[in-house]
Amino acid sequence: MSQYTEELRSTAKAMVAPNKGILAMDESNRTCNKRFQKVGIDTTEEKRRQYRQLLLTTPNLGDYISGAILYDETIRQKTDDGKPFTDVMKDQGVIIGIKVDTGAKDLAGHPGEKVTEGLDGLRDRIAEYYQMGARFAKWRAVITIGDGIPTPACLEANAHALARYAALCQEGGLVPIVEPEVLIDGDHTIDRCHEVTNQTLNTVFNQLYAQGVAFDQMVLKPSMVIAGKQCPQQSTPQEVAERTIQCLRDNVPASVPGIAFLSGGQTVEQAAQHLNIMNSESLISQCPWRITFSYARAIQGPGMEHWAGDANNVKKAQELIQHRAQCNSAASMGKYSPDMEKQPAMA
Ligand code: 5MM
Repeated sequence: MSQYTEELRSTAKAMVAPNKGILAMDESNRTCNKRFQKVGIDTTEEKRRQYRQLLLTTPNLGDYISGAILYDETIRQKTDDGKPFTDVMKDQGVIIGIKVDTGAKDLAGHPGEKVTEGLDGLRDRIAEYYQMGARFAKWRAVITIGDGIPTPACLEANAHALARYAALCQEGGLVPIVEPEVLIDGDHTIDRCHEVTNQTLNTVFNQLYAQGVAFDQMVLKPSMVIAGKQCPQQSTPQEVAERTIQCLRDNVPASVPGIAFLSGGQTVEQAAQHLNIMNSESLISQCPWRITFSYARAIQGPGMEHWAGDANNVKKAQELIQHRAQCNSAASMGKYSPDMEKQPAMA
């Protein structure tokens, strides 16, 4: 037991509370700018601030969102009238999260593979973020499926880094979100994705155990088991849900309080539908953990596109953000139906 054990347990539980999921808005400047460019928004710090303000001031956000993951630039920003974003989140009842990795870099000697960096100085950064009000953190490892990859070297390097990050977070009072993403890009089958996700989760939990990470004080953020985007044989939603649950049951300890998926480039409807089926009685009854979302694109997509950098569009963009949060909240309880897509109304 450390001074933080009870706090970590209760934060982890709150992050995956019923009806709620996590809003990932931790795009690095590079990724955020890439998304802005696609819809014609200026790639400036001020535009990023306005956009993150739009997200965090969405009315009733805390009804559907338990916590939001910020980027280092964002956690230091304020609203137009000078209120720190961290105070806006506290008022909304949204737990403050922070991305602490510094990105996926080429893995030496392993063409086509990445390893996520950011361990240097991490203990001090965690202490600063805790002081600023953060109560959880996130680190994303990227696993690519291709000819002869992923290699065991890539899986082990990424899992080892994830485990060292998670141990440091728990030491410093932040609940670690452990995010091993198996990319959806490629023409691989669902069988191949299942095999790689199995290897990945197995390696990650072995490393977490080896580093002494407490499973009841973390949240897992995996990708779903799904055919590659370019695979001619696309998976059915039922298949995705069943394979994903099987893979999780084979690898994730029961003491982990919750699993919060990334959307990984699925459409907004697919991301809601897959989550919904996983929460249907026949599947969720086999699971010891809560199953919810930690989506970025599948919550933000339509709202960002509508905003397009124009202050006149903020209200409607917030309706769209709230609507996606509402759909995914329903899906996390097995209560989503495609009919909900017709009713984007601000609660
Ligand atoms: C996989 O990306 C994470 C979840 O987002 P999606 O639901 O859109 O797949 C997301 O949190 C990601 O880690 C952040 O956008 C940060 O990405 P970068 O590449 O900027 O570190």
